[in-house]
Amino acid sequence: MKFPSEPFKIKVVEPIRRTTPVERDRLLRDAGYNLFRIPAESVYVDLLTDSGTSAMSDSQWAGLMLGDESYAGSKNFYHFEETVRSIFGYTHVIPTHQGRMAENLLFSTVLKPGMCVPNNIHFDTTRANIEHQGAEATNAVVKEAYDPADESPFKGNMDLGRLEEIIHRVGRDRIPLVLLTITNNSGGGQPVSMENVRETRALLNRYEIPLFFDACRFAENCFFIKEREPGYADRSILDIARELFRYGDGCTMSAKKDGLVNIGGFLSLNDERWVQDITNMLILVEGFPTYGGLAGRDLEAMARGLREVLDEDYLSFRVGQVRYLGELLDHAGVPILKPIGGHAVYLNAKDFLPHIAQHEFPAQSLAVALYRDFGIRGVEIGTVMFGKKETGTGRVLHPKLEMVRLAIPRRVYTNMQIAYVAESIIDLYRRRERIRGLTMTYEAPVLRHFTARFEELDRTAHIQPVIS
Ligand code: P61
Repeated sequence: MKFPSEPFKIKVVEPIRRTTPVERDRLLRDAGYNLFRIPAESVYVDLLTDSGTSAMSDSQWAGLMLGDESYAGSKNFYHFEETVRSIFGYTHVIPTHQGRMAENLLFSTVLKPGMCVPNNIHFDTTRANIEHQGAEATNAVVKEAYDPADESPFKGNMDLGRLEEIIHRVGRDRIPLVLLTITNNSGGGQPVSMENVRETRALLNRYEIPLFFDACRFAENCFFIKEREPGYADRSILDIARELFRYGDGCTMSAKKDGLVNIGGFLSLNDERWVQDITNMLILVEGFPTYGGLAGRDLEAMARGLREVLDEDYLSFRVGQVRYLGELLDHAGVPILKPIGGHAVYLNAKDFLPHIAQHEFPAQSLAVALYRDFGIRGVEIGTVMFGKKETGTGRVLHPKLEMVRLAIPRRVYTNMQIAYVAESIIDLYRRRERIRGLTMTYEAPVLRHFTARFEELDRTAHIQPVIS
């Protein structure tokens, strides 16, 4: 089957409420046109994020009842530790409450002001945690990643030439590690090939620089390797994951993605010197090393989720459902980023709304229109999230890509709901010239997209939905 059907049946349902466009218009005004400030109860299909939004399996729910809430040495920790070691292969396993804490512990330990961490493309929390230490977060993804129409199969790959240039520019001693984000979220959920991982490793060996993975969506990345890379079609996902992590020295993980849990994360690595400082910091800010800011039951759910995510029936449905949405849109001529990513479809807002200049936030305007007309919530990944004021001149630097990400939660929505999303966007696309830009009226100094406020530039040009 081109789009495999659901490899599960539904045992528990959560009702969702429908709202009207008039109600949503009022909510948007109250929220300063920031979708992070909209109450989730007033969203029909919530594609804001695939993070922490998965439906857990019956086995994971059963695991919660086996939670051992002992302060030290919980049995769930040992199960979790053994699971992480058997997939990722690194010696030390440090649980954290989510991904950014793993980043914080790692970077507060290994970075000093003036240092630099290259990555294919840093996710915003990764960048913020690096910059918080006074260090530089540098992107070195292949150039195809910035062309939304380029159909290369591994657009998350590191550009090895650029990486080497960075090493020469900054100096080996000021690069304590290099990261690879799999899949590359900020570049469209695009995978990194095994060949590229191997070559990155070989290059870093020459300079004796450690390689770490930002492993949030590692199983989806391994599925793409199996599907697209010669020599991997007959290998299991577990086997592919083990090979991939062998080329690295450690990883940070937000288990809210491919851990199939609502909260949880970890840091795993081999380096003994770093582990000691990281553990001391963990105790200071998160908790004792056998729970790291989580309950015993959360560790159990995470251990079970990490096994389930390797199941190929699950992964082909998962990646297939995202592709289903992408292909419905693509066939109707809606501009999307290609190829379709592992966890999300990205609308190319520059092409969707060519009449809105980048300083008027086309992707944010599109996300607002999609919510107002249809109750569908996506997230802006463009100027609001990544635009920056240049120090000195105060000039605003716009990112190359201006996108609305429709991230699909794992095992949550049926294909009928996905079809509703596609129909709604196609309808909006036909009426696109009536969408107007926004102006920003408030911004915080870091991670401004969470709290920014906007006003509409022209409220008279209201759009009438055809379906609602
Ligand atoms: C997301 F708007 N991602 O994609 P934590 N690395 C990578 C991530 O994708 C990631 C983290 C590290 C989210 C949630 C999110 O401004 C935002 O468990 C590749 O969220 O701490 C998270 O993992 C951090 C959305 C996070 C945002 C920050 O939707």
